[in-house]
Amino acid sequence: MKIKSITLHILSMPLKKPFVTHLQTVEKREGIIVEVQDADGLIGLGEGVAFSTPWYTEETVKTSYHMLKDVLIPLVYSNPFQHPEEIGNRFAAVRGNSMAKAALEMALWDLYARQQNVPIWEMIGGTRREILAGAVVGANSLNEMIKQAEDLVREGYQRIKLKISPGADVEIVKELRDHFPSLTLLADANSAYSLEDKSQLQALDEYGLEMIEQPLGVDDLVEHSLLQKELQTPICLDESIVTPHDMKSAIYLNSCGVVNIKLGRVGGYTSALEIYRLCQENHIKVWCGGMIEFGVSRAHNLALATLEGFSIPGDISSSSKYWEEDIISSPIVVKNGVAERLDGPGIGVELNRKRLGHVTIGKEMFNQ
Ligand code: OSB
Ligand code: MG
Repeated sequence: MKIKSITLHILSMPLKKPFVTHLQTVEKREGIIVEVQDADGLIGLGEGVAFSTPWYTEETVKTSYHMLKDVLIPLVYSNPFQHPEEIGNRFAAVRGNSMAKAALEMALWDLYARQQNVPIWEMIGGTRREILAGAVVGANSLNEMIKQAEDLVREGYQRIKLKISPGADVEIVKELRDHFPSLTLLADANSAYSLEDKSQLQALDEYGLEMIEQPLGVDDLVEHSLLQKELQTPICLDESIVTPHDMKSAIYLNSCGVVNIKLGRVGGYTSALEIYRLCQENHIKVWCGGMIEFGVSRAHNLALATLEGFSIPGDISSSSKYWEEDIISSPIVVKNGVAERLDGPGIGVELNRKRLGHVTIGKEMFNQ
């Protein structure tokens, strides 16, 4: 693949309403759009999904920028390559920094697919035309959570994920279950609990949650395995699964029944496809996670979630859930819990340059 230039755009956009978790309230989203261009003028797009501060994982917008500029872009330029998977493997020489790696690697997958004039979903072997999509509720009060869930159900979402933490859990799940007896509900704790809270977590078993996401430590697999033995609700791992090796360990230990795969968290397609394969072989269910991201990353998520095994609705919501106006040519739309596959080459959407310009706070281009 011949790369002529790589451009990093740093963006900042306010959310329509604050997104609340026990760790952080997100009111404004910063992110990085990676634009790679070849000699023919074809463009590939990626998105860095690290937040401004390290509340979800250790990366931030600034560490991602540093990694991209000083380490990863020079690595791409250092030697020729034929396929983006080689870059996925080349980046393994750099410790950690998955979100920075993913931002550039997914842009190269997009460019590669556009060079072949095929959609990414087709290149990775996807089959689903309708992508199963759900939405997330994170707010400060029970009333606000009920209101948000009601709005989302009215919009047609058929699966709702609730953010929970100690003291803001059983009551919330019970109320929501009473309000929506047959709705698919799950809870995401973002690592808010410890093993000593076991009885609090067991108290959730009676509400028929589809799963509980990441109840324990961000880098833990052993305690999740112990907890799963005493919990009826399946555990879904998010933060704990960063590499295919983590996935293998979780399988050996029976730490979970489900995994949410995020391209950013796991370092891009090369790693995500390997984690997916391990899950398929070992009967672990998968779905596509979200990062309150812009349309470029959402379009990549849609491509990934066309794989047959993505049989559970993911955190894939319409652009309009978080943004007044997204940065892509046509917004992501979810109707009745389904997003249509994007059938153009690559990720199937282009940048909306006018909107991008309005929200850009920094830009730098690196030539081969
Ligand atoms: O834990 O899945 C998570 C958002 C930011 C960081 C981590 C998580 C989330 C979400 C929201 O749950 C997903 C979305 O709607 O994009
Ligand atoms: Mg999560």
